[in-house]
Amino acid sequence: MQAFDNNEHPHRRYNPLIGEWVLVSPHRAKRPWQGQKESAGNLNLPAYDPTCYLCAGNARTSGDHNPDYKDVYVFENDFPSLLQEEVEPVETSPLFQLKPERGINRVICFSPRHDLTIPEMDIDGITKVVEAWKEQYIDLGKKDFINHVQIFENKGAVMGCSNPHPHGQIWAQSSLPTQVEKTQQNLKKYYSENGRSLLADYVAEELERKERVVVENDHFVVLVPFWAIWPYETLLVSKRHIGNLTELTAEETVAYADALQRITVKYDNLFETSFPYSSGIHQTPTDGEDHPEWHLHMHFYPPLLRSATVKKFMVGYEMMGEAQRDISPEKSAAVLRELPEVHYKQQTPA
Ligand code: H2U
Repeated sequence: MQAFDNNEHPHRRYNPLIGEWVLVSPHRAKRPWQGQKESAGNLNLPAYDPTCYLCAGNARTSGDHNPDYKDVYVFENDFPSLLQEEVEPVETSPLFQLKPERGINRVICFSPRHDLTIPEMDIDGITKVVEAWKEQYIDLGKKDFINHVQIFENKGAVMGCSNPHPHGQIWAQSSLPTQVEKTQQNLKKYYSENGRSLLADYVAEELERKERVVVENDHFVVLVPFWAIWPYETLLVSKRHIGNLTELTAEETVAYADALQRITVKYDNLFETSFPYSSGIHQTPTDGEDHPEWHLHMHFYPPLLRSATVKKFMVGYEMMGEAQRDISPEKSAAVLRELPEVHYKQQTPA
């Protein structure tokens, strides 16, 4: 029998955060592609767009005007997916379960500059974004009907982002959403069995092994998780076991911004394009309970596979069976690690 090789042989890996398996088919990355191609999205954007509903001073569809903001600006989403009003609970039965849900949706503009995204912003600007996330988590989390605050960003048209102006969203709600609930159950189980954070143990081992680590500073590490699904998926984790953004010191806040900038610059450099992804922060629920099991982390799920125009589709087998990936996480990590940390638009030709 042949010896097992990570980069050649199909295998399954376990994601201990959500308790699911992923099928890895590393040999398959060589197959030809005659399917759909995305637009490379290399837009030449102005610093200010008079038709953009997120630019400073402009009108939104609601008729409200954005102020002349200078760094970060947060507003209530004019088309919220959740509403604050309380409604009567409804009668349900086991096969027809339904629960009214309350919440608040906000939009967060990262910068007044229409033409910048996180990888092109300076550390000061990115630090202000992290601080704003922290303030929003506190402000929304302290409301008694808000038990979870989901901060996320959809970047790029291919990820469903409606506007290139740098922005993210916040959906705060009464229930724990499914992915968070699953993660919480697994973190809790590990913590009660071992008395330690699952992610602290995982990161310590990854830092020893090094093969999946992409970016590291004094307080954060960004790695391609052993169980990654998306081709260039990464996980940004605090080295210290902290549950949420409010526990970050001033130095750690800047270190978070540094890690964010470095991974997103590498992403843009990968295919010399504004690299699309969905990212989101997972942290302690705001339900007033103690959650020693939680460990602050951020997921990056980018759809691109082999170029700026070919994306990975999660269809067929993935929908019916389980998640599947083509290149090994180790190979993706090596590719990302080798990329420069100077944005390709700022690089001077050798
Ligand atoms: P996305 O690009 O990720 O879809 O986020 C843009 C959000 O901005 C979206 O949720 C909101 C949309 O509802 N929006 C407003 O709140 N006001 C507007 O004038 C346009 C868009």
